[in-house]
Amino acid sequence: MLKKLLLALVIISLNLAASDIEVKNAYVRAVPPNLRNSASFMTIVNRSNKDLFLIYANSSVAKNAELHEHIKLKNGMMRMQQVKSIKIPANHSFTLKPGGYHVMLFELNKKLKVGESVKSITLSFSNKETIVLKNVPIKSVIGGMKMK
Ligand SMILES: [Cu+2]
Repeated sequence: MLKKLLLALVIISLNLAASDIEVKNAYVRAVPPNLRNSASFMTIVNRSNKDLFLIYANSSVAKNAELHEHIKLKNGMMRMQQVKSIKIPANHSFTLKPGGYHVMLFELNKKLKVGESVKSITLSFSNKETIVLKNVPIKSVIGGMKMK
């Protein structure tokens, strides 16, 4: 009996240690009340020896979320486009930032005011890990996102 209990404890602690991913400094861009879309940025740390991919996102604050990047058009203009995944190289971190990769939030159901927070953002990765970010702060971001 005690042996089984100990074994269970070992398994639980292994599971706790098994997380390969850490998300740091997540925030959501504040937008004027007339805008229906926003974006979220963060640093994702991959502590494993394998490349991992962010493959899915959603949020309590938006009807839809997509993974986006910015591309430069021939005329020098920047445009956003959807990507299937965002790579976080093995034993490295990758930062989603204004003007680069971001989690796009479509059809907001709440005003995004500086100083408030977004209840949750859920991120799923290629290793089947899912991370739920709670109370993500809303910040003012200057530039970096042009609507197409
Ligand atoms: Cu976007």
